[in-house]
Formats: sequence, C-alpha cells, structure tokens
Amino acid sequence: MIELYTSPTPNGWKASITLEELEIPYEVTPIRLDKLEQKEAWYLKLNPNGRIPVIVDHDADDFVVFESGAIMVYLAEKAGRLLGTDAKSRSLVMQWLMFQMGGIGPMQGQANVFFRYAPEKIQYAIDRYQNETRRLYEVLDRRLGESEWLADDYSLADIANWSWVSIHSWAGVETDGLQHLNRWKDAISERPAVQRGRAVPAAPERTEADPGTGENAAADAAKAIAEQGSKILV
Ligand SMILES: N[C@@H](CCC(=O)N[C@@H](CS)C(=O)NCC(=O)O)C(=O)O
Repeated sequence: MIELYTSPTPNGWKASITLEELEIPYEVTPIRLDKLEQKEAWYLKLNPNGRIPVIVDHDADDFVVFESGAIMVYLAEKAGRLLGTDAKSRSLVMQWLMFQMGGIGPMQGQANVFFRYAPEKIQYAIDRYQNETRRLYEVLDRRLGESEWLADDYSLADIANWSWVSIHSWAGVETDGLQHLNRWKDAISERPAVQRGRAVPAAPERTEADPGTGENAAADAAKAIAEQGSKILV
C-alpha cells in the first residue's frame, strides 16, 4: 500500500492522478498547508523540504519519496507504464517532465504568488512571471501541434504539465489562441482517472471552530506560509 501525503494543489494532483492512472491502491493523508502541517517536525522527517507531496511505500520497507517528479517516476517504474518503452521514448517523457519541473511549475507558481497573494502589488514581477508562463505554454502548444501527446504516447509528461495548465486562470494566464494546447487540455480533462486524481484530497469538513480550507484554501495557505516564513528553517 502506498500512503500519499498531499493537498489540493498541482504538485499534489501530479501524484494522485499518476496513482489513479496506474491503478495503484493508495491511502491519502491530507496535509493542511494553511496550518503549516508541512513544516512540522514529523513531516520534515519525510520531506526535509517541508512541502507536499510525499509518498511512503509500505510494501517496500516504508520507503519514502519526496519531489513530485521523483514520485511519478517511482510509481511508473513500479507499474511499468506511463514512462516510455525504449530509451528514446523514455527520454522524451523525461524531457517534457523536466520541462514542467524546471519551467512551468516554478514560473506559474511565482505568477500565483505575485498575482494572487503578495501583500504588495509589484507589476514588474506579475508581468515577468505571467509572460514567462505564457511563453512556456506556447512551447507546449508548438509541440502539441506536431504530436498528440508531449512524448510518443500519453505519459507522466502529460499528467505533470496538465496539472499546472489546468489552473492557468488562477495565475492570471490565459490560453487563448493556443489551439493545440487547448485540444490536449480538454482531452486529458475527460479522462476518468484524471478526474478522480484531481479530486484528491477531499475537502476537509468545516466547523465553526475550524472553518477549514475552501475557495480560499490556496490564499490562506500562502498567507500562513508568508507570515511564518521567517521562522521556518527550510
Ligand atoms: N519541487 C517540489 C515542489 C513542491 C511544492 O512546492 N509544493 C507546494 C504545493 S504545490 C507546497 O507544499 N507548498 C507549501 C509550502 O511552500 O510550504 C515538488 O515538485 O514536489
């Protein structure tokens, strides 16, 4: 059994969608980012970087994997799917997976920060990260104009990039005019495994004492992280 520590964010969905696509049984432990559970000592023992997602493989001596890309590759290797079948197709999957890890994730993440959460409006930073995210989307669009999927077949690369592209509006980045990207985005959105993985973790129950995270979950979490940031050692 795999245990997944996650929150409703793109990096978390990358792991839950991969688990769903590979039909690997798993249990979810939701992590409340707004409560900074990801910075607690017990969690830092799993991921010294204090971020979600993490998996623990209870069928492999409780082996721990952090970093969403590494989690995806670990799971795909375990199941023998979604990774490419020979050296070249595998390399294509890795290239477009790394493109997301090193490009879209960090740039769109910073677009979110400066567009949505920053206490001060810094137009230069908003423009910089939104424009760079859009530029990266255009790179995806060109690739998808020549190929149905990012690599040879549907793979980890599609799941990773889709998880971010699917919430483009939150970063204030539009996909207008990117017809190949939109065709690909819609096709992936229709996959039942993607829909199941995108719904993980289920929203926490709200009580009066603990209103929980809802529509403003990401903003609440970002505010908590910003306020506590200086006290956190990771
Ligand atoms: N490179 C890491 C990034 C993980 C990451 O940034 N996770 C975010 C959610 S998408 C998080 O845990 N944020 C909470 C924090 O910064 O404390 C990965 O791909 O796993």
